Amino acid sequence: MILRCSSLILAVLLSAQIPTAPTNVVVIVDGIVPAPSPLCTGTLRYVRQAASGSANGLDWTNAFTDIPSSPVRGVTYCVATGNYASRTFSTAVSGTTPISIVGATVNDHGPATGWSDAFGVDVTQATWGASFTFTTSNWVFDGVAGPVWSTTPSQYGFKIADGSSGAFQIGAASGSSITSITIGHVASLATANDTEKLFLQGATQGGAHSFITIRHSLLNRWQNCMMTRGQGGVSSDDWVFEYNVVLNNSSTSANHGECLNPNERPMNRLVARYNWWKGNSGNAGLTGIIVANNSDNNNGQFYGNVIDTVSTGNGIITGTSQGNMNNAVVYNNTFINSTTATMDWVNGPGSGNLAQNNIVYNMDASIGSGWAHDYNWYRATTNTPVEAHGQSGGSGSPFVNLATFNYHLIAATNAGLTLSSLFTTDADSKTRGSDGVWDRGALEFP
Ligand SMILES: [Ca+2]
Repeated sequence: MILRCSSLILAVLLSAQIPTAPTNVVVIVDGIVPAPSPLCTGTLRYVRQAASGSANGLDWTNAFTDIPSSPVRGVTYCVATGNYASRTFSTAVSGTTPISIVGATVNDHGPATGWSDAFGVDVTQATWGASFTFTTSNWVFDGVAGPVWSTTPSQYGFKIADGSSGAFQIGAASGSSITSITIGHVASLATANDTEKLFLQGATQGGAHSFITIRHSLLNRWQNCMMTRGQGGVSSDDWVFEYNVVLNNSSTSANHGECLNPNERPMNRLVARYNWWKGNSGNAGLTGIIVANNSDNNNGQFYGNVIDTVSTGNGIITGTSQGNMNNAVVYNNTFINSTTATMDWVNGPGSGNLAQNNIVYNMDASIGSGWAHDYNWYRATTNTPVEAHGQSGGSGSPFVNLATFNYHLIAATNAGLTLSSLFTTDADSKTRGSDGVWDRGALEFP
């Protein structure tokens, strides 16, 4: 189902114990058309916890009551509302043929008989146990339903049980390379405990982990969103983090927060786009949001994101003493009301990094080593960099309504730099510059 959310979305976030959490969240997303989600199409089997037929999965009356213990390659499992167990997915690969586990919705539940609209995960979400492991390649796990940037957990087709310290793991203690795991439309709330809290981590096995994607999901109170582990020297390539909401990114003195984190392996070509970060939890500043933590972060592309009110130590997008940020592009993001101990919103160590067309508002704006920068808009900033095509000055919010998290611009910015076709749309799927001005910041005006 392609989600088209053209109207006001009102969402209420219930996490009053977190001081920086938004309490009444209103996000306006005009004309959002995300990339297509998986559908209940192809070779189908049906899954509904409360089904009482013969449990052969061939229609809704006879649906499986959970995902079968040995899912079959090439099959799409359409899942109705209910409570389902987490598990290790280990079906042997067959070429590149995936196994898809997708939410069944009112408008997309396959042709089988026995359906009732009350089964839809867009009516009542499906809830899963807290901890999944994928030990083979080519899996899709997608709840299908959920407006972009919704902070209301119940709007997502799938929910992971609250309070865990780990939701998804790629690989196991030993094994070969794993590729193409996509997780979408999942709502999750990590434990409040001060412990390592990893939404998705690669495991220690020797092979590479590539093309791992998290999209259209709600991550609340996690310390790390995507983290590599494993043998040094084997990289994790082409990971994607897109259209997600990250609330209350957790960081403590014992467990430092780094949302996107090459830890024990380097990341190459990480893409983070169209995400919204809001607030922190815990008692210590995050190392950063996108970090070269204990390994290098090479050739990343970070664009169209909004980062609002985060507190970091090294930088929002940053290298560390143990990892270099190299050849990153940071284009058309919006940074708001955030603090960094170094005062750098982008920082090294590293080389070849480029920051352009961003808005930095109401915060320190200094830039660390290893970065070239131009065409940024610095408003109500201190330590404001000088740029040949920079925009600066003025006061007051240039956004429609920060209190309701509406990050659209009130007016056009000075023209930003026209970038390559990779970067021509924003999180609303609006084409940048179609009015003659390619605006700075995450969301194109008008
Ligand atoms: Ca414009």
